[in-house]
Amino acid sequence: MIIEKAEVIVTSPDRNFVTLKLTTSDGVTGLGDATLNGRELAVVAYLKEHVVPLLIGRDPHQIEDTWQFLYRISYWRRGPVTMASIAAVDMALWYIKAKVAGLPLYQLLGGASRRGLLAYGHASGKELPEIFDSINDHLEQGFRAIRVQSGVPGLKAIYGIASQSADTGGGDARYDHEPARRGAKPTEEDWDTRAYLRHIPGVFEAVRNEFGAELPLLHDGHHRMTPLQAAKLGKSLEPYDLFWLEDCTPAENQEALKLVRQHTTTPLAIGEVFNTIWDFKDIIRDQLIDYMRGAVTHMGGITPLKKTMDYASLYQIKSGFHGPTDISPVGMAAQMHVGLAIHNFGIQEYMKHGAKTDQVFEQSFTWTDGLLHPGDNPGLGVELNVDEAGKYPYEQAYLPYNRLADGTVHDW
Ligand code: KDG
Ligand code: MG
Repeated sequence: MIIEKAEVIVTSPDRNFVTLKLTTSDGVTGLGDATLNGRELAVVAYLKEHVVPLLIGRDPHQIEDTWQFLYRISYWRRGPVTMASIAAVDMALWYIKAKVAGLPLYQLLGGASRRGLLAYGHASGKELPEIFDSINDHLEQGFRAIRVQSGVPGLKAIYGIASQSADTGGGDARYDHEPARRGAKPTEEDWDTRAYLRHIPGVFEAVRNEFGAELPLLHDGHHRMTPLQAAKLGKSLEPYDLFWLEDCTPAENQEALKLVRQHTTTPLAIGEVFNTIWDFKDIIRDQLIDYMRGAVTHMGGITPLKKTMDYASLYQIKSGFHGPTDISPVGMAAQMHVGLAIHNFGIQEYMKHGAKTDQVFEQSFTWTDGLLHPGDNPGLGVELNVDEAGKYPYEQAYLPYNRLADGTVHDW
């Protein structure tokens, strides 16, 4: 059996997705997610021009060898475009192997270690009544863990806060924030870290008072703080017992986390913008994080995700794979299979895709009692409806950016 055909499919049902579809000489197909939010067409070009020609004629069963081949022969290692491309190939090959074996992928990764995956949803609001409303909505949808993002007095638009006017592409904007807005220019938002630090502890105090001690609460700092500011926030959130504080400082400087660690016991989650196992090497070895936030789509696929988690298990570090809507149903399925199989699963981020996306990507996964399960179809459990996909051509969309009051560009 050889890889006979490799197609790159771009579709934009509720938002843009890039999918690689491999077909073998025996007619077996496999899908891989290559979506890089806001830079989708760069990955399309990388795949079409530089990867697809190398795949034709290869043995689809040689997953490790293909991964190493694509990683090493480019010479220019790492980077989100390269790694999303390799990820798509890796996912599609695991998909084919599992289909040929007649098993859901998690069985090839060691079998299920749990009944399902605890998943958290995104609640947000400008002020407390909206936040409570959004948390209640998520609880009604079955979520048993909730990320809380809040508006800050004096700031107009902030990442993570749903607004009625946002073009989210899917779902109710009020409950489901989607940062990548369609349009030829990115949206400008505003930011003030001191105002944020003054406001957020009171929000979590109010949420704890309203919803009790049991509910796991998470918060995303989205790379906007300095190490000292992050330490201060972590410390001030300790009474509210967060499940995690995510991306408290810019991800490029991992050394910064040492300072944060010295000052707070609030658990830290990092890694959604990391591209490889190498990016996680030092923060895992130095035990600077509690949860690993890599996404199967952005760090080279199932093969390195599983290796990273096995390494993390030596340090009691758990998974918290990145799962916003820009991870396609194919990527979500792939990381659900990994999460089900590994021992050190922590939690899965789960932003529901829109109705049109669910028609393009037919999925076998289930959502019961706050637990996700990828289903038991052979392979990944997602099929791409090519006719549906064809109805939605690519639309330019950008992530937003931030400016401080004096006009300085800031991390968003
Ligand atoms: O593409 C970027 C978004 O997916 C990201 O901003 C979402 O921070 C995010 C999260 O935690 O899901
Ligand atoms: Mg995040």
